[in-house]
Amino acid sequence: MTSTDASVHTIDFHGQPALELRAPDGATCVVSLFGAQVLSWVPAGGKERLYLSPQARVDRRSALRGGIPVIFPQFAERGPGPRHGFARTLVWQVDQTRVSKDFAIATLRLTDDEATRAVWPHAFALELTVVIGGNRLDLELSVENTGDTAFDFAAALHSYLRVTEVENCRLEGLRNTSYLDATDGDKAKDDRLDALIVEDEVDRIYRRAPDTVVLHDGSRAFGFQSEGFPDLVVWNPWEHKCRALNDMPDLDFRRMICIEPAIAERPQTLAAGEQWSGRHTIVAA
Ligand code: TA6
Repeated sequence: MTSTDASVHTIDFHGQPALELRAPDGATCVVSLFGAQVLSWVPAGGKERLYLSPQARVDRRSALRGGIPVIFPQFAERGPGPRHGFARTLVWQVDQTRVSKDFAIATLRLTDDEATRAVWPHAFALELTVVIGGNRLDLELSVENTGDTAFDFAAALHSYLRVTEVENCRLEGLRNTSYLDATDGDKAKDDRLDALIVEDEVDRIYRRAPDTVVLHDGSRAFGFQSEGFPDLVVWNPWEHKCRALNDMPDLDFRRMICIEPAIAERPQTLAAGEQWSGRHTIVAA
């Protein structure tokens, strides 16, 4: 099916500007300028595939619970700065947008300013490119060191996937890998199972993770392919942690799982003038 209204335009998302991308085949996504956060993704002919909490705090200050937050320059509390960095709570600039016969694309950009240098004293340019078309969502994150001294950074694309029932999902592709278990004091453990099934809180950093994993969700599935990110984080807060989150309904831990390509365990060093980039593709099946 071909739609004639392929476009990228600005919309209002609860009082905040966002881009709505519409590909020629009808695939759509919404990217908030606040955090360059993808908030919605509907593949061509399909249904919403990202989880966004109905209680997400849209107050121009708080991180939005759901979608795909961009984590930079710190992962979680693994550093002295704000939890999960500052990129998810700042307004990004739109760098370019385009529609072709197969896809719609937008690039957003964030650079250092007085406020970022007050918490992290480095000069940088961060870019997120979002491409949709067919059953694919492609994200590319790049970090450039625009200063004259090296810096260390962490990053992640903290993707909240919408699932029918998390307990019935199987995440495959992580057998014979090792992970740090944040629910058990970051203990290093080996994964020997064919599939990860969420039946309790899961908060893991898979180190040197495979580039491809698959999440089966009943009759639906997600394929994930990443490049450049050494780690893969898997998170579900389960009952007790979810209840403690005041921006998510108590039972919505059943509707989501986070699968996040990341530089999490060990920050990466970027020399002056150098650039790093990582890709993350989600395929809906
Ligand atoms: O990526 C997993 C994680 O670090 C978990 O520990 C969990 O707390 C989650 O991120 C959400 O963090 P947030 O700061 O958005 O509440």
